[in-house]
Amino acid sequence: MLRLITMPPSHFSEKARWALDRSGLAYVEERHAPLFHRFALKKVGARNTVPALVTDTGTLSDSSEILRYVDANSAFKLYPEGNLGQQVAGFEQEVSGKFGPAIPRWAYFHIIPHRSLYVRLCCQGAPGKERLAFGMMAPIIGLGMKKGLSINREAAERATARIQEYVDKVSEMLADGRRYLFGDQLTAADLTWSALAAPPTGATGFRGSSATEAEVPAEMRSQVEKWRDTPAGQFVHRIYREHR
Ligand SMILES: N[C@@H](CCC(=O)N[C@@H](CS)C(=O)NCC(=O)O)C(=O)O
Repeated sequence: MLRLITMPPSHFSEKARWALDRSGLAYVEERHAPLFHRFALKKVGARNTVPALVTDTGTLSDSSEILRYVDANSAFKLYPEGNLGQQVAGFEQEVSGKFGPAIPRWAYFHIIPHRSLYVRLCCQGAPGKERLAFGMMAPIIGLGMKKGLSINREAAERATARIQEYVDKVSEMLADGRRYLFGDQLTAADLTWSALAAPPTGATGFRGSSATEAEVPAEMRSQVEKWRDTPAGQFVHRIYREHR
């Protein structure tokens, strides 16, 4: 049985989970609270970030590798042949490398000061012992995360600008009325954009931990509403409705 190691709020974990859910491959998800994810990853020989997928033939430590695994081992095909496939993979790498890391910098800046929300989002679905320990150590872990991810007002503003840049870029791609980012069916590009952009566009089908609209701090909520109402945001909501 495949084992998917994740963290509750992680959008990269959602990307892998979405592909596995659609593939029909049998797997179990093991969610770990931040900090504790490091021990779980170490145990299975993965690198430092979630998601990781433990397979019969080894551990995959990157969401793109997990999508390739799904493509190769199931009927759920995410990478077209030839030039289109190269464009899809290029877009996936760009969005994962440049847009993906902006999301936690933006989100944690707004969420960490709201302790009970922060604890719930980090711990939903994690083992009881981790939830207990995280709850007790939340202020220290929060400081560690702020330091580790360089979370401060300035970095959050840079992350916000980066999110805006990609929302604009994807909206421009969609301006010609296309239904998918590349070609005429769902690919790794659509799935990657939609999973990674789910938190800042408020996609309700996101299967990681998420907050209700009322719980989201005001400044963050108005940003989410603005991004949700763009063509790129509406695209995320449609792809979730039709393909998640
Ligand atoms: N390139 C990696 C990036 C994964 C990533 O950044 N994961 C974040 C969670 S969304 C993480 O594990 N952060 C915790 C850490 O760095 O310790 C992938 O695509 O899987």
